[in-house]
Amino acid sequence: MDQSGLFDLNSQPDQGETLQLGDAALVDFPTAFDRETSQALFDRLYQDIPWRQESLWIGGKRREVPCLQCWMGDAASLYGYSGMRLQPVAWHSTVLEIRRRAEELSQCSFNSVLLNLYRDGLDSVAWHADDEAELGDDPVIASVSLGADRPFQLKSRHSQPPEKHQIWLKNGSILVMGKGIQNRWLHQLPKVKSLKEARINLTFRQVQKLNAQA
Ligand SMILES: O=C(O)CCC(=O)C(=O)O
Ligand SMILES: [Mn+2]
Repeated sequence: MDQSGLFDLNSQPDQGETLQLGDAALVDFPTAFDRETSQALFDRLYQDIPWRQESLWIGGKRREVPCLQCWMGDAASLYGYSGMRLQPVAWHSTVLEIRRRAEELSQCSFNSVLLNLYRDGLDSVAWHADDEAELGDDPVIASVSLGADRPFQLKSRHSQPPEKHQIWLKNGSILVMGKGIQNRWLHQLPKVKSLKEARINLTFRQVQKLNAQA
C-alpha cells in the first residue's frame, strides 16, 4: 500500500479559533484531523510507541507519573523536567506525519515531541508550564489531541487571585500555545473520574542546542 495515502492529513480547512489571554494567545484547530484519520493515528500510536511509565522524586518520595510517556525527536534533543532526563527515541513515521500538520498550522518548526498516553480519566498532568531552559525564552508549543475529549485548564502565574480558563481538547484537534503562554500561565489536564476512554497527546517542541553537553 502507498503509505503516503494512508492518512489524508490535509483534508480539513485550517480554521483556527483564538483565545486571547492578555498579550498571549492560544489558537485551537478543532478539526485539524478528521474523525477517521484521528482514529487511525490513535490506533497506530497506541500500538507502536514504546510507552514508558516514568517516575519522579516528589517530597522525598518516588512517585509514578500518572500517564505513560515517550520522548521522541532529533538525537540531540535531550530534555528533562522535575529532575528527570529523557533521551529521545527516533522519529516514528506517523509522528512525522502529525508533525507536518502541526508545523503547517502553527507556522513553526519542531525538533522533538513529548507523547503522553492517558489510559483513562484517572491519568492526568498537574499544574506546570513548559518553560525549561532548553525550550528557549518563550517557546511556541503545538499540542495534538487524539482519542477521548478532555478539559484543559490554564491559570495565570502572576495575578492574585489567579485568572482561570478551561477549554476542551477534542479528538483530532491541534492547540497552538503561542508566545507568552508558558511564561505567564500554568496549564493542567485534570482527572475526570468517570472517563474510561484513553487519550493520546503530542506536544511538539523546539529544543535548543544548549544541552548538547548534557
Ligand atoms: O495532555 C495535554 O493536553 C497536556 C500535556 C502537557 O501539558 C505536557 O505534556 O506538557
Ligand atoms: Mn505542558
